[in-house]
Amino acid sequence: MKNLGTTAVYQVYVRSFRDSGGDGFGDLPGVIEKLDYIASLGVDYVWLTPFLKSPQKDNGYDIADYRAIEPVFGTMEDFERLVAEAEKRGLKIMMDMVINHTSTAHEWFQKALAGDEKYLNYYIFRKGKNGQPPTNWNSKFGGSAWEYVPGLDLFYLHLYAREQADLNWDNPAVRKELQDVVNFWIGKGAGGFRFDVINVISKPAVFEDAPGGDGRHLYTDGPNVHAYIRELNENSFGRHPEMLTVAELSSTNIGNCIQYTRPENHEFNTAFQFYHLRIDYTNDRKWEPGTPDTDKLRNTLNEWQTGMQRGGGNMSLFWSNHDQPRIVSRLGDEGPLWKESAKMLATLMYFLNGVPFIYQGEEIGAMNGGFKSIGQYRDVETINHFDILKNEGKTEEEILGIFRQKSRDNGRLPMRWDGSDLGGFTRGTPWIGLGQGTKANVRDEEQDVDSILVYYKRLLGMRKTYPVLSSGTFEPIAIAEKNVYAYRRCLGANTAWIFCNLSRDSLVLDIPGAGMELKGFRAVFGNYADPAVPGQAGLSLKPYEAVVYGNF
Ligand code: ISL
Repeated sequence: MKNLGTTAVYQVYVRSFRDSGGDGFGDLPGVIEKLDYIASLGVDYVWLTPFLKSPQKDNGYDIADYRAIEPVFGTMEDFERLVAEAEKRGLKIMMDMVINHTSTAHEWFQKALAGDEKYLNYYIFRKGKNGQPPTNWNSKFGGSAWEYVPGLDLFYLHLYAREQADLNWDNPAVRKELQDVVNFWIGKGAGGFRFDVINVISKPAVFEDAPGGDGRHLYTDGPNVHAYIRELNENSFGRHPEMLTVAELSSTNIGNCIQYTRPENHEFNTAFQFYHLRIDYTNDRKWEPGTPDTDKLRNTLNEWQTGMQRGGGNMSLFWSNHDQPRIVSRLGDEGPLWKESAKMLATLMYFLNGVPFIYQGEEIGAMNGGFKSIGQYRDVETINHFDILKNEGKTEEEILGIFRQKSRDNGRLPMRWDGSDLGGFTRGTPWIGLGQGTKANVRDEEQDVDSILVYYKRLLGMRKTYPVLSSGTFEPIAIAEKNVYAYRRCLGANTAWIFCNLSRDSLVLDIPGAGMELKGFRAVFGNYADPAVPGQAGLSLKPYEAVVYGNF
C-alpha cells in the first residue's frame, strides 16, 4: 500500500481554471498551460473536477458518458497530452469518479425509461405509496429525493439533483460496469481518483420514512458499503499501488472513516470529512447566517486527528473545495489582515497529520464573490434554495446575504492569473463573474516574497524537508484561550509546536511549562517576520499570528 509520506494534492476546478479557447469555460488545454505553475507549488497530484460528457446540470457531477470528454473541456487527445505533460513535471492526474449516480441523460437511464428491465435494475426504481413518493426523503439540493416517471408508474431515487439518478450498487452488473470505467481511466493514464459521495452508494434493504425527511442515517455508510469498495479496489485501482485514492465522505463518522482508509482494509488511501467546515452552521443548518465557532473547530480537529491516528486511518487536510465558500472570508479577514489570516489558516491546517489538498485560488487568498443578485449565481443548489428559503419566509435581501456567505459559487469563481479585469482567465465572457473580492492574482504574488502564494510554497517545502511535519504523531495542546489552536508533532528526536491565533487581537498565552519546554526550540516557520517569543508571561501572539517552534 502507498506510503503517503509528504504527498500533497492541488485541486483544479477545470471550468474556472484557465480558458484556452475563449469560450468562457476553463478547459484541459488551459490546465496544460498552467502545469508549470502547479508544479512550482510543490504538489505531487492534480485532482481535476469532472470533465466528462455531461449536460452540466451540476457542473459535470451529472455524467452522461463515462468514457467521453465534454467538448467544452477538450478532447481525449488533450487528456492524453495532459497526462504526459504532467508526468514530465513529476505530477500525476487524479480523476473525479462520480459513480453514486449518473446523469438522467446517460444511455443506461434512457434505456431504463424505455422500460428495459436490465437497465431498470441499474437504478433505484420503486412504486409510490398512495400516489406519494416511496419515502419522505429530501434531496440534498431541495425537494423530494424521488421523481415520478408517469410512463413507468414508478419513482426513481436521486439523493442529489433530479437529473442525477442514484445507481443500484446492489446489482453486480452495475458494480462491474463501474470497475470497467475506473480501469478505462487507469488505461488512459490516470494516476489516482477522487470518489464522489462514495459512502452513500449502499442503500438500505427497505426504504422507510425518516424524521423530517432527513434520510442520511439510513443511507450513509450503508450496509454493504465497505464490501462494495473493497471489491472495486480489488478489481481496479488496488492493482496499481502507486495510485492515490481519496473518498469523499458525506456525514460519516470516525469509525467508518478509519475503515475506509486504514491500509489493511484495502479501500482508499485517504478521505474527506466535513465536520470542521460545519462550524459556521446555525443549528446544523447550512442556509442560515452563521458565525464561526472556533471552539468547535478546535474540538473537531482534535477529535478527528486523535481518532484517525488511534485507528490507523488517514484524513485529508483541506479548507476549501468547489463546494465551499472561501476560507479567508469564512475564518479570516477580508480587510487589512487578509494576508496574515490566510497564512495562519494554511499553517493551522497543513501541519496536521494527513494529506493536504489545496484548492485553486486558496494559495493566493481568494475571497467570496460578494454577488448582489440571484442572476449572478449559476449553482443548482443555490438556485433551488432561493425558492425554498423564500417559502420559509425569508426576504430576498436575507437570502442574498446568506448566499454571499454560503453559496458554493463563492468557491467557483475564475482563477485570477493577472491583475486585469478578467484576471487572465479568458478572452471571452466568463461563464460566471469574477466577483468583487480581492484582485489578488498569481502574477503579482509570484513577484512578492511576502505573498500568500510564496508562503504556501514554503510551507509545502517544510513538510517535504522535515518529516516530523508530515509524519510525526499528533498531540493536541490544551489552551484556555478559545481563539488559539495549538498542537505538537513528534517524530524520533524531533518535535514541532504549532501555535495559531484565530483572532484579530493580540493574545498572551499562558502555556503551563511551555517557557521551559520550549527551551532549545526556535521559531522555524511563521507568518510574521518577528515571530512570537515565549517569555515569563507566556507566549504573545500577534493578530492572526501562526508560529512553529522546532528543535530542528
Ligand atoms: O455542498 C454540499 C452541500 O452544501 C455538500 O453536501 C456536497 O453536496 C457534498 O459534499 C457532495 O458533493 C459532491 O457531490 C455532489 C456535487 O454536487 C458536488 O459538487 C460534489 O463535490 C453530487 O455529485
